[in-house]
Amino acid sequence: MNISNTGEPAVPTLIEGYYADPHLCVFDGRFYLYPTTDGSDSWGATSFKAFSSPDLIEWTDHGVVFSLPEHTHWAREHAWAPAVSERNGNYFLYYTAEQENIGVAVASSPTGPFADLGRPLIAEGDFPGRAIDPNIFVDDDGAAYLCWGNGIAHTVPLNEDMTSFDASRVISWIPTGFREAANLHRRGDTYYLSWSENDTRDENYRVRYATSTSPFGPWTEHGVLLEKAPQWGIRATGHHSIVRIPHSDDWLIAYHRFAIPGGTGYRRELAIDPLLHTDDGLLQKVIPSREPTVRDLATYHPKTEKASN
Ligand code: FUB
Repeated sequence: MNISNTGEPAVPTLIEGYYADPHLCVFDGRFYLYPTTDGSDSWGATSFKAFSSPDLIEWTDHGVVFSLPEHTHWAREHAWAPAVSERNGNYFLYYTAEQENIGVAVASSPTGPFADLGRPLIAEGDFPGRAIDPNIFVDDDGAAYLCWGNGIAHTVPLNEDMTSFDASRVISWIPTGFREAANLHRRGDTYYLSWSENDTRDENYRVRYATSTSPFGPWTEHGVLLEKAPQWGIRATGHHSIVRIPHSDDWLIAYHRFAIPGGTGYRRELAIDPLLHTDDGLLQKVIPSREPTVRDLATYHPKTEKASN
């Protein structure tokens, strides 16, 4: 076993370097990962990178795919929490900027170049709470929903253009312990809402979840889905995303945790683990990996498969 210089067992990270808030998705049979670039105090990143992989083991670094100072007229820093969705061959990058605004940019490739809408999609003060942490859920009927928020969660169906919505259709609520990073997914007739609780600088940052028969709730809460494993030096596990491996009932949860060794809320690392649905429609609590579990996950995903979403 490798031992870190803090005396804790070394736990491998998914991608070398400090990254957080991973959005894991699949386009055309390939995994794509969009994170926040970490490592500066106060999360001061100014741009977003993209990574892709055929198997969750070998990752290609596509470099910076969107830079706030270069590609927007309205934002400079605090480039946080990206999420990308595809519609009709266009890729939409939703992102946080300037601490309390959500923007959107579009490209014809998942690795850009992304062209910005030119103004915030959601500006500071448009809705209660902080306008951060956008996430996208596309339902089986093709309807796309935007989730976001800090302190209060919001969901709204997006218009067909993916860059506008009817503000009167925003549904807002506060799940137990809701801090940020709302994520919606669906399996069968069950919708799952999961979110992060506590402050990302707190080792107790963790993920809770609830279920419903609709993307708007009402929600039945089921407690903690993912939390620290301090016996292995794993702390502050949160700001996740969930994806189904195409043509399978195998699901993944991507999240960040404090880097090992020496992590803080500004020095975070990425991880991916299996997400298991139980026969009664609930989720099995995730045990954070100590070993590179992603190696096993590759067996779920023959490289020849094409993604359906
Ligand atoms: O990465 C910056 C912020 O930290 C995100 O917006 C939050 O979700 C938290 O992870």
